[in-house]
Amino acid sequence: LGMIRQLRSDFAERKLQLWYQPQVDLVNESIVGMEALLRWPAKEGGYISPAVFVPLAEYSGLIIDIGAWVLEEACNKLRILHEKGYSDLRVAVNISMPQFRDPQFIELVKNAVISNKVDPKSLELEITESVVMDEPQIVVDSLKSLKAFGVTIAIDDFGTGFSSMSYLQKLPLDRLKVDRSFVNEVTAGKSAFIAETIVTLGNKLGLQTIAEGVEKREQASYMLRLGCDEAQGFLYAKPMPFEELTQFLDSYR
Ligand code: G
Ligand code: G
Ligand code: NA
Ligand code: MN
Repeated sequence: LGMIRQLRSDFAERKLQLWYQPQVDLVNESIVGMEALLRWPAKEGGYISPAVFVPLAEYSGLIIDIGAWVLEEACNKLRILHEKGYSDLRVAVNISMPQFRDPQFIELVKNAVISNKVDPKSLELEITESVVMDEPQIVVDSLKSLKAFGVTIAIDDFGTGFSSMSYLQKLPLDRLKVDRSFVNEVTAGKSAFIAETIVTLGNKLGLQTIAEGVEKREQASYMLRLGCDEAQGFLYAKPMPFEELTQFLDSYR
């Protein structure tokens, strides 16, 4: 409970940060976008992992307000990048289940896009398979409505959730993110077959695919050979604050 209280007051004092990890086209390694990732500075220095505090934010309901801020902040920074001339970049934002239950959610996404004057297709919503399984109808309806508005939709950590795969038919998806556990060992053993199957499935369904957690050049070339479109990982760049991202983009090739 102490941690939730601390999170609430730090969020109210605008201490949460949004960092960005670049995503590249596997064919020419040009930067196509970035994933927005929350960072919570710890009093002792360093950061508390979102893997720790996002579940607390979900449990406490704080994720509604934090998630709204993330959407607004990501679109605002995307607008700044577009004005700097990076006009084709997109930004991906992670969405939690409780956000779909918020009656304001659809309006809030639209407002973030409209008020920051970004093209809806340059905003991508990332959802996990667990979100899809939890409460399908509200998610299906919300995503259909947001897809009609023009935003794009990605399934995060694909292959790790409890999945019936029937949602691949029901949801208006644009992209599968191949979980980094498969990408990490893609040059050896079963992971390679799983990664290949996910990429093939994506291709056959007309979806884009992106490899997560690419750390080694061999992983990138293997995923490219499988027909994967894009990649994200430490090989290219770690998540970084916005100021660093602009410098990174300016110096990238
Ligand atoms: O950045 P890192 O890899 O430590 O993130 C760990 C987890 O936290 C990831 O699974 C990511 O999806 C989640 N996460 C990071 N930022 C956000 C966010 O803004 N909203 C939600 N719902 N989850 C996030
Ligand atoms: O769960 P999700 O896929 O949203 O989480 C993204 C997380 O993966 C981020 O917290 C980021 O720090 C982490 N990440 C990104 N690239 C790499 C990588 O190349 N290797 C590892 N181990 N983690 C990564
Ligand atoms: Na994600
Ligand atoms: Mn992921």
